[in-house]
Amino acid sequence: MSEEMVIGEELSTKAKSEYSDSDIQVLDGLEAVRKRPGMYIASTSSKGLHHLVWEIVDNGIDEAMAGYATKIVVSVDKDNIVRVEDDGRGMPVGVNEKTGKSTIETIFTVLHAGGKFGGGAYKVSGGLHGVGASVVNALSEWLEVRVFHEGKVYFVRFEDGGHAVEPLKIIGDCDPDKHGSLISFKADPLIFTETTVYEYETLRDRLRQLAFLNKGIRIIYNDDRVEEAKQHHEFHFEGGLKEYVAFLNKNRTKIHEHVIYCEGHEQGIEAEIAVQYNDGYQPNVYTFCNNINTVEGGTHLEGFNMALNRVINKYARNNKYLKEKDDNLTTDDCKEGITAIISAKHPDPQYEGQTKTKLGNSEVRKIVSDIFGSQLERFLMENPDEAKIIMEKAVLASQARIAAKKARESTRRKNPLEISSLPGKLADCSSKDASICEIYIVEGDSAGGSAKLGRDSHYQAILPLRGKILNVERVRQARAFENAEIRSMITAFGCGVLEEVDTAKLRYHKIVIMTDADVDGAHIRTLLLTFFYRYMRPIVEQGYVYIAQPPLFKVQKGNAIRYAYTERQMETLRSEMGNGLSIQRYKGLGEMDASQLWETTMDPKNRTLIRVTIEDAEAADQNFSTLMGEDVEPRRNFIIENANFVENLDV
Ligand code: 1YM
Repeated sequence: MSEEMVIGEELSTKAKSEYSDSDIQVLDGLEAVRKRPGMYIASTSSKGLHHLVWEIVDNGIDEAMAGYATKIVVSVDKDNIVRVEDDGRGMPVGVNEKTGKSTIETIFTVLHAGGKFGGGAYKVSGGLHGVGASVVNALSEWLEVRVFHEGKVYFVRFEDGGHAVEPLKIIGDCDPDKHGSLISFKADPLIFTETTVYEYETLRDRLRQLAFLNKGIRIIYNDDRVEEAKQHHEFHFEGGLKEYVAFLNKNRTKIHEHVIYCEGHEQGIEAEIAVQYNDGYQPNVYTFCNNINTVEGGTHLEGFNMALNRVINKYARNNKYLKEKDDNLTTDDCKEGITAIISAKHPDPQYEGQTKTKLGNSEVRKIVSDIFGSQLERFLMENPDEAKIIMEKAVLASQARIAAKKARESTRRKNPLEISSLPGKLADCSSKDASICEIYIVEGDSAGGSAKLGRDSHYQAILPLRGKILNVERVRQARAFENAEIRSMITAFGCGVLEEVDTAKLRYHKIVIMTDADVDGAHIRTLLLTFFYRYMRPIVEQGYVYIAQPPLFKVQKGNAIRYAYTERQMETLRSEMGNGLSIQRYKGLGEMDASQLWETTMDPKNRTLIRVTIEDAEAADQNFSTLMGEDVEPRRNFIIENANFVENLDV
């Protein structure tokens, strides 16, 4: 059967009228996409824009995973035109019987044709869950397809919401050995009204991740928009997840040499797992299904946890790391300082959870548990020195857990409304309506004093912090719970910590970090963010954490006072206001009096707050461990590169 007939058959199972070869009906589908893009690509913000690239890249990855392509080249030019090319079989160049149009035109103009296509080989990459190339076409100002096949170049161009300008035709010759598909497109600014500019880091990091997750594939990323040294990347990892774990641990101190690595398949489901411990205390476990980051976990993670717990306890008992009277190690004990990646590939994944990023297929639990359990057991047997390090770490973790439990219990307030148990330094607000309440975490007593005087005490609370807070990345939980500043925050917020966090109990829906606009202020901010990220992640994920933006300059002429938050704003003011200005550079919050602080930084009418978001736990974690780890060099580079983990948002 030809490929062309396959698609015809698939379509014929639908109601005839739905997919007839009438132009109007085909375009109906694409028009529906343009009318309600949010139904197909989650959003028309920057995130949705990037989805266009991922959908096309995923088709190339499928071709590579099916064994036909070895290389995918993604290029972005100065006009944000994207080109994606693979060296696979090339999209089928025949005519589709049912539509009377080329198969390629059908794929790009009939909704869902893509996902249904392809006899036998299942689609492993996630993308838009198979929504397909037609959605990318619908949302592009224009899109071009070139297929290299038996010495000929086939070409079709779509414009104007997805119409083919002309039918697919041969436009020239190519090397007869060349084969593959090249898709170029320009996102439609009428749809992506916020931005049509791709983020270099987003593209680079995801393409690198795809190369880790699909070992052997060569992914090349060319970006004309950045400085020359950053324009060209080639990602190719024969070691797959093994190299991914090594990459994630590169700024950490590994406590054993070998990455524990295994892969296997059962019932058509593939599992690949890699693990290595470092000397930190936090676990870093990332899970994927069909290349999608399953941030809510699911059955693959459950299978991994089961096996880790079972095998480590068994080995610890057999080898006398645990005595008879000792309790079993918990899964958390076994995960202290672990870096692990779990990747499943499933022909029919079921996603659950609030954000549909939790793998639900129950058979995966046992498959991952079997594959990982047997390989971990073998690794421990064959590497007794490394096994010893891992066992001792887990046993220490269990002792620390028992100590931490005691310290943490003393941070719990018995009754959330009991004012007397709130920290003494807190100047609370009078409202109890969390949705309007704000808490400012302020560096230093003097700025804290100004903030207390300047605030609107109906809904603004102030918590001054003394000096630097603890770096929770470097200490065990028990020490964190003994720290006075950390205890103040836990009791003031009221939402609990770690797995007990319940944002319904949060007493303030804006937690605002207000630090000086200097290096020390940036450091304190990072320490606070590390604490929130590690101990209260849901408050970050759910968007309750903000950063205040105090002004950098006061520009005064006579009685007229204006504030500038950036150098550029200051220059603009300087030219606007003319001669006779006095310009003061603020070195810290403490230089502002209460009314100035209110006016510039706390008054909702004037202030700019930056909402902290965590798009991607991995990126955030890399940033946090780069900033917070022991190695000084990567930290310096990080600060110099000024990579951002916050998103600008005016509130
Ligand atoms: C740059 C993006 O789309 N490559 C690609 C796509 C396809 C094929 C080969 C292909 C698949 C099959 C047979 C088959 C196709 N994808 C689709 C759909 N690269 C890129 N390379 N012959 C060629 O699956 O049997 C249809 S063909 F619909 F999934 F998009």
